Order: sequence, then C-alpha cells, then structure tokens
Amino acid sequence: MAHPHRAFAGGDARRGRGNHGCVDERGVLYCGAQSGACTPMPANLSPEYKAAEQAFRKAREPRERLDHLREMLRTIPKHKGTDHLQADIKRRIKALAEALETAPRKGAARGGPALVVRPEGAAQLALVGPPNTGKSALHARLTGSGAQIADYPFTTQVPEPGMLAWEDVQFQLVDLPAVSPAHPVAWLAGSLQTADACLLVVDLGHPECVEEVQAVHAILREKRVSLTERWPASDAPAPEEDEDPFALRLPTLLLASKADLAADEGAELAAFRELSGLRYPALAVSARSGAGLEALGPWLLRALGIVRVYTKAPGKPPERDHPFTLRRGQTVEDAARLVHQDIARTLKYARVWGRSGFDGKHVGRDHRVEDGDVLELHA
Ligand SMILES: Nc1nc2c(ncn2[C@@H]2O[C@H](COP(=O)(O)OP(=O)(O)O)[C@@H](O)[C@H]2O)c(=O)[nH]1
Ligand SMILES: [Mg+2]
Repeated sequence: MAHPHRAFAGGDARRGRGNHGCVDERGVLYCGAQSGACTPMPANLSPEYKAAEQAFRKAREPRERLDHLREMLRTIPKHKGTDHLQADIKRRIKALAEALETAPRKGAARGGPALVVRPEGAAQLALVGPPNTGKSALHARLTGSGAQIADYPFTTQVPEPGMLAWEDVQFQLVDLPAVSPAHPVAWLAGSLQTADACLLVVDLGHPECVEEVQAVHAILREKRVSLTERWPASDAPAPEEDEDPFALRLPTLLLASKADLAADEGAELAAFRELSGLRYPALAVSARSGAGLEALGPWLLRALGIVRVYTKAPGKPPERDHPFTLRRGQTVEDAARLVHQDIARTLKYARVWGRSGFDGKHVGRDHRVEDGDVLELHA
C-alpha cells in the first residue's frame, strides 16, 4: 500500500532518501553521519512535532513552508538527540526567510518571493544543468519569456518563472542559474524545494558534458537533492519512504539540447548513457529549430500522472475553459478541495461523466477521477 506521504496532493512522492538527521517511524533519530556510520539515538519526537513536520512535507507554498518550519522548531524536543535536526531546521528557516525577502532585481516593482518561485499550474519544472547548455533558450522558446540568453556562462542570475501551455494544461518552467563548481549559487537548492520535477538540460555535443553533469549531481547531493529516473506515473516500485524531512528526490527528464547541431542524436545519447551511467528518460530538443519540443507537454502530462477534471453546475454545460488538475489516484474529494474547501467538507456526492463513470453516475467522495472527467459536485 502506498505510504500516506505519497498521496499526490503535496507532491510528496518526490521526497527521497537521505542519510542525515533521519528519523524513523518510531521517532528514532540517526546521528546525521553518512550512511553506514549511523547509530540510532532516541529523539522522542512529540506528536505535535510530527504533525508540524507532516504539514511541512505537504506544503508547497514557500510562506506556508516557512511557517511550518518555525512550528517544527517550536515543537521539537530540545535535547542532545535532536541537536542535528534543530540545527538543520534553523538553517532552513534562515535560508528560506532570506530567499523570500531578497528583491528579485534592482528596482523591481513587484515584491514577494524572489529566489523561490511560488508554484502555479499543473506542475513546477526546474531547468537544471551545466552552464551554456541552452536552459534559458529553451525557457524563452517554450514559455515566451524574455529569459536572457548568451554564449557566455552564468548569464542567468535569478529564478525566472514562465508558463508552458500544452492543450489546456499549464506547466510552470523555472529557469535557473547553472549548477557548476565554478559559480556556486547558495540559494539554488532552496529554489528546487518547490519543484515537482527537473528538466536536466545537457548539451551532448560538448566534450566535457559527462564531467559537467557529474559535477551537477555532486553539488546537488551535498544539498541533499537527488535526481531520479523514476517518475510518479511509472510502473517502477515506489522507493522506500524517507524519514529525513529535508531530503528531496526529483524525477528527472534529460533534455539533450541543441539537437539542430547533432549529427546523430541517438548515438550521442547512447554514448552519454554509457559513459555517465545515467538512465534518465530523454528527449532530444532544439530551442533554435524547435525540434522535439512538441513532445514535452504530453510527455510531462503522462509521466507526472496529471489528470484533468472539468466541473459543471446542474443543468449547465461543463466549464471547458480551465480544468482542475490532479494526479492519478486522486479522488472526487481532492477535486472538490480544489474548487473550494467548504465544498470538500460538505460534499455529499458527485455525478460524473467521462472515463471513470458514465451518464452522470452518482459517486462518493473516494471515487477516483480520470483524465477528462466532468464532475457535478453536490454539497
Ligand atoms: N545551435 C543551438 N544553439 C543554442 C541552442 N540553445 C541555446 N543555444 C546557444 O547556446 C548558448 C547558451 O544558451 P543559454 O540559453 O544562455 O544557456 P544556459 O546557460 O544553459 O541558460 C547561446 O549562445 C545560445 O545561442 C540550440 O537549440 N541550438
Ligand atoms: Mg541561462
């Protein structure tokens, strides 16, 4: 059975394993050493603390996450066994508070989140990779953003959000600075915390690409971010749930960029896989010619297990303009919550037209919705 943390609502399936400051189900805290060297120490975490941690894991909105972190710090039992975890929480609070406060650009009129991007749309995808691989060019082409593109490295300085539309689904793409030892960016891992997945942009024609991608992994690993080839809707068995609240595991799609320059994309990719040992699913794309880009939207929709639901009022046609987006396995109740908290609370039943039920069949709140379903909610 799926672990409750793997419920899709908060994108918690992305949380991964770590070996630092981990707490197991019995509230046993590990020493925070690297794997193999851990000795369990009793932490006696209170139900109050556990509730705060659970809320933190579920939250996606950066300010909400900050509130939950503060609650974790307030409620954590203060003794030796929790020293590591306390220090960790304090560090996170400081980093997130700073990221939220920093002005995005000199003289920018808008305030609000700067170095972390508030998630919008069906999913947030972070563009990650070595310098000069074409991350910003892809972002500009896919979202129509004015992301800065240049043939010198480290042009991108702040996270740049933009929306990629496919059919009636909006994906949020966040352009980021390069992940590179030559140009460390302190807040980068912080800004990945809100992402559902990564687009790892690699220029397979670059002679150093394998080393560069290995450096990306090493830098992220230090920040307890790992990339995985396993996407939520894949059939691979679910990884064990990690009890480290700060380990982040992001499903990753490799975008082999600048395909317009490649003589044989398939051969390049095979060589890259062989040399790097990486097995991410991959698409060959070109920001210049647009080649391969049309496949991205449907690929993401499927791999993330995104399900679109349309609502209708009794006796009226469905509202086809804006679907509510859920994840595979979610229910009528989850859909109702997206419409309004009150409706979710008072919901009696729904009628459904679509793949999960025909002709306005009456269903309960636990009924699983399918892509394209039309729901009439009766509260
Ligand atoms: N031929 C080709 N060049 C590209 C493509 N995408 C980006 N570039 C070039 O690669 C360089 C780096 O692009 P940029 O988007 O700034 O890379 P970033 O550092 O990963 O954001 C620029 O000179 C771009 O013009 C592409 O699809 N094809
Ligand atoms: Mg860039």
